[in-house]
Amino acid sequence: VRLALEEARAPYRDVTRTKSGMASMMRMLHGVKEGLCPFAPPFLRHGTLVVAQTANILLYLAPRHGLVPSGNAALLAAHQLQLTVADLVAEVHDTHHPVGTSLYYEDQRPEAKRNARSFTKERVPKYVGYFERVLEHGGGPHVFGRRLSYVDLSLFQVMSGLAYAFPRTMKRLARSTRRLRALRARVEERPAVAAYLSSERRLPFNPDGIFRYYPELDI
Ligand SMILES: N[C@@H](CCC(=O)N[C@@H](CS)C(=O)NCC(=O)O)C(=O)O
Repeated sequence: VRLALEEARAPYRDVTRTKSGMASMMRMLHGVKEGLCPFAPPFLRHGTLVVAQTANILLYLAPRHGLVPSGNAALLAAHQLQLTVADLVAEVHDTHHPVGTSLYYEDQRPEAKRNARSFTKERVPKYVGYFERVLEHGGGPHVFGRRLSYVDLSLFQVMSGLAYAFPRTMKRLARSTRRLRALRARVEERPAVAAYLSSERRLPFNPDGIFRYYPELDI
């Protein structure tokens, strides 16, 4: 979501990184306001509208900022790909939390290792193979050909996260991820994205995030 806002140079406030931000986020979650409240962050407030779920927020933002080609077919295709990215992200989460999201990693280490084995051996190759085919089909260098879309930004984020969390696995898959790696490099060089990545607005990957580096899970 931040990448889309930054690429569009849209002014936004990252509320939880302000002083009373966490408290105001919690108030939103617990429904003190009228209307539908989100289950979890991230959510976007634009005027009186509140939109939650990453894929849904991007679906809202993209047409407003020229981050998806026009027409229903492209809108649905982009959303479909973003939901597939969300599926992959959920599987990344499950590598370190296969038994329970509310349990500590330390309390599910054997299961995590078991899960990570099949994730690195079968699931990552299957997902990256799919996205490589999508890029090939679009004619490159982006998902929708010459023009960048928000799906490219999401693939950049996922490839960066996978390289951080599973460096050995991604090195092993280098030859079968040529298009994705080229896309990642291309996105990284976009002026607005580069400025964001080198700013404090960018949260570094860290041991509390979805993408975590546990060497024992990078099998
Ligand atoms: N599918 C959601 C996932 C949202 C999510 O997992 N949010 C985390 C923080 S990054 C959370 O606070 N979850 C609370 C919970 O699951 O109880 C999305 O893509 O936005």
